Amino acid sequence: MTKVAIIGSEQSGRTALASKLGKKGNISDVTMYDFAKSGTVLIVVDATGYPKSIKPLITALNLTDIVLLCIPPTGPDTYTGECIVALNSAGCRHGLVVLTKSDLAYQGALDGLKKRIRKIATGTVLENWDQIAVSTTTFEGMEELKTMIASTGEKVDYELSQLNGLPPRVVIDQVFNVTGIGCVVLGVVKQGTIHAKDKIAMMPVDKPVEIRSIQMHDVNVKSAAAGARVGLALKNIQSKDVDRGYVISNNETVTTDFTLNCTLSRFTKRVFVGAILHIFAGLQSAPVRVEKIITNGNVVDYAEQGSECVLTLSGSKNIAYIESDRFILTSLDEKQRFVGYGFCDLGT
Ligand SMILES: Nc1nc2c(ncn2[C@@H]2O[C@H](COP(=O)(O)OP(=O)(O)OP(=O)(O)O)[C@@H](O)[C@H]2O)c(=O)[nH]1
Ligand SMILES: [Mg+2]
Repeated sequence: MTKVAIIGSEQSGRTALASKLGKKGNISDVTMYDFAKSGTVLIVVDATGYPKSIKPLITALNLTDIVLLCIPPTGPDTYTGECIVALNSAGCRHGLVVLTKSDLAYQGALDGLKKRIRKIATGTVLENWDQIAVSTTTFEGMEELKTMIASTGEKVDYELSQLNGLPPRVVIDQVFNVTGIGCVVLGVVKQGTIHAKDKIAMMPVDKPVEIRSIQMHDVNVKSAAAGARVGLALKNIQSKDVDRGYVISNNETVTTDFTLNCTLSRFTKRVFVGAILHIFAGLQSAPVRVEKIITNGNVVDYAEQGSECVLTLSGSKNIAYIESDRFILTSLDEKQRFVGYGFCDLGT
């Protein structure tokens, strides 16, 4: 199962590309497309609601393992820049730069664009991503793109297989009530392996649940490993008690306040004590206030862009997380909304 996010600026050809890679399925502020043939399953998430909101972008990145960053012949713009900062903040390692609508550009212009993007990507997670020109009208590059996705998928599958032995965690992105079955959730197994009849907890609300049954791509299965997109029928909980972003897991830490070891983006503004940020942990998000900043062991009033600092943040919404979770820091009032990322030191 290969899961791909399609991101980029407005009118960058994202939806056209998604629709050529799979069949349209579920729609919320992201749109899912899927494709299944002889054992291979491709799931494509179009971050439809971006750039209006950054939530769909973060959702798409969390539900997938490979990113396609779409850049049209008009070249990178402010939102392309924001997407790159987002990819850095989210630590997305696998992806491709897709030069869309290639039928509208001359070869010379495409070569120039490729060089420009290489320059912009220097020092970011995109630095070593391949670039490929595609057109959804002439189909130029489409087969090559699929081959590149498949070979990246193999690397990802190997990495995910290393996570199968960890304690199970499923991040939920959709919840509904099915008559006669009850609460059904859709999500992704982020680590570990889940089995039908597993007794586990719904976090951060800390309610015991039982996995009644597991479906993968509409087929009932007994278990699902890291990386699987699953549908789960749950016992002991009602759909109204589950929200997007909830995590099915034992061993979560749940708090409203956080102390994070942070790395701020070079492309953000200074962060001051008293500022209101929006943090994301997986698909959960919450507004928080910056209470204290420490840089190089000193308590300071603000942290510079590009710096490392320890931020003490206070909020009012419970968030479930584990030590390896990366918190994404954003500031919704700024033009470039991604501030940086941080990890919680749980002292273990
Ligand atoms: N010539 C040509 N036009 C394309 C191609 N791909 C997309 N387009 C056109 O470009 C426009 C934008 O394409 P979309 O796929 O809707 O782009 P998007 O990024 O999803 O756009 P928004 O979601 O509206 O921001 C549409 O008019 C498409 O028909 C292509 O490969 N070649
Ligand atoms: Mg679109």
